[in-house]
Amino acid sequence: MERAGLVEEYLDRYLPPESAPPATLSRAVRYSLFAGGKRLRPALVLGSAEAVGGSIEDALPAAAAFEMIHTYSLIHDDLPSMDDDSLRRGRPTSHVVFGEAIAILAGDALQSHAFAVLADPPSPCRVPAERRLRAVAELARAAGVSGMVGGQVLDLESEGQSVDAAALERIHRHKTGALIRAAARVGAIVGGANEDELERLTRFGEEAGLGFQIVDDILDVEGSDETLGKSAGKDAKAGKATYPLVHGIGEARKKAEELLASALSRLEPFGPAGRPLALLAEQMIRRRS
Ligand code: GRG
Repeated sequence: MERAGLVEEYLDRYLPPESAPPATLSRAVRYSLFAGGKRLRPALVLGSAEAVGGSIEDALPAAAAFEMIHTYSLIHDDLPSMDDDSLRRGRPTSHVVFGEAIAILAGDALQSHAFAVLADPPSPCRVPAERRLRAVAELARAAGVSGMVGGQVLDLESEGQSVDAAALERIHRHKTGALIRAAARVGAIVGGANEDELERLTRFGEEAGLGFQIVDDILDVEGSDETLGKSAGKDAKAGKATYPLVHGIGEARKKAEELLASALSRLEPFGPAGRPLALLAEQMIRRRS
């Protein structure tokens, strides 16, 4: 089976079924998770594991955990108290369909489930407990105060403020970059990387992550609701600092390409085993949606 199919199957098998009580919560969790996301973070986990000679099957719990954390962040980011958005992954957002309380709780449930699956996968797991523990700590740090949640606070506080280039990069590296960097690292850890390999994949993840967010900023200016499956033009409306705003669109495109080139160079020592990650980085940075 294709790796994307393996992730879908894993998520489907190990999430509570729609009918599991409380059914509203189970439905809300599945509604957002199976709404056609690009699954980039799971692909990074699997690609990194493969690059260091690990098995894709053994990396599936970690891949699924990253998608759960990512989906929780999207649900919460769309809430009225945050970005107040009504469209995500081409569908009405969770709070529009299920109400705000269930949307908050669906995000919370996804976050807890992510750590349960990562620490103690339901299917037989050959990843040593020591590596799993390290992966739990990596994901927790990347998702929390010093990563995504901290970045979201920096982002909210910067709305309507003048933000310089350094502050903008700090927001991007925390809000989006931390989870992408951690996906590359956790794949490597689970796959049994040595320190040199882990370091290379960390740099790869940092560059691909920043490039991805710069492209996201560009698409917010150039894309449409239909192509993006979410509301376009939101950053400018919310008075958010973005790469095109701070640096200009030409410079933003140039920076994204430079980051891609650097990320690809990190993969050279891995040879053909690094090819899936290289293709993924190109997809992340040359995407149109
Ligand atoms: C609310 C705790 C909390 C955190 C929010 C990551 C984040 C922080 C919010 C998501 C909103 C957003 C637009 C962030 C920028 C990162 C980004 C481009 C997210 C969308 O990721 P994709 O394109 O989405 O991988 P799909 O739907 O394809 O999975």
